[in-house]
Formats: sequence, C-alpha cells, structure tokens
Amino acid sequence: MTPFKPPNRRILRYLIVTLFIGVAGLLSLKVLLPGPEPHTLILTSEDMEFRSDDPEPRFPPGSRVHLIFRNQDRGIRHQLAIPALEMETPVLRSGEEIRRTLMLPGQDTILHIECPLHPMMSSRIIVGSPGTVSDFGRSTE
Ligand SMILES: [Cu+2]
Repeated sequence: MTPFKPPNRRILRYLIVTLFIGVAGLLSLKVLLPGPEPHTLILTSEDMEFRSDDPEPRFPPGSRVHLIFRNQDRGIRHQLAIPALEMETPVLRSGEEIRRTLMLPGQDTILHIECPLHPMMSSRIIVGSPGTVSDFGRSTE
C-alpha cells in the first residue's frame, strides 16, 4: 500500500497567496482606472405616469446610469422598480426624491420600469439596440 502523501503545504500556500494578490490587483485596477462617465436619467412621476426628458431613454450596454426618481404627483405615493435589475425604491411620498446607480446589462435589451403600487404605470430603458432580442423574458412585440 502506498502511504498517503499530503499535498505540499508550501505550494498550496504559494498558490493561495498568488491568487489573492492577483484578485486584489485586478480589483484595485478596476477602482483606479477611470471608467466612462456615468449617464444620468431623471424620471419623475406626474399624473400617474413616469416621465423623462427623453421619452425613450437609451444607453450603451454595460453602462452605469445615475437614476434620479422624483415623485411629483400631489398627494400620491409612488415607487419605481426595475424587475430585471432586481431594483426597487422605497415608496416615495409626493415631493420626495431618490437616487440610485444602475449597472445596465452587458447585452442589448429593454428594461421595463414599473410602479408596484400602480400597475398601469410603466416606462422603459433601452439598452443598446435590442431589436427583437429577448428582454429578460418579456416579448418585445
Ligand atoms: Cu405609482
């Protein structure tokens, strides 16, 4: 019977340390390198609708978007959710505003925006040039 040979601990430790340094290096590069300027999207809720200056906001895949959501509906609470990004704001009272940074998917798609309190409210963000590309499970008609 051959005796059990434990793995060489020095080699193991060397591999773990190398891996750790590599990952740390990559992470710091990502933090230090200036990425593309984030985009800004201002959405408001008015008269039970989502509104923005651009009725069909479009951003490149993988971009970072600073979302500003303002509830401008008098006396009505609203919420903003983007299910495909698993993102949901708290319920905003009239006059309240919230900011979120969104990381858009890396592929062309359409992100649907909803108000969980009012199913008739909807909007969308176009990512890239989706055409008939799947938009996370919903048909693009
Ligand atoms: Cu609403």
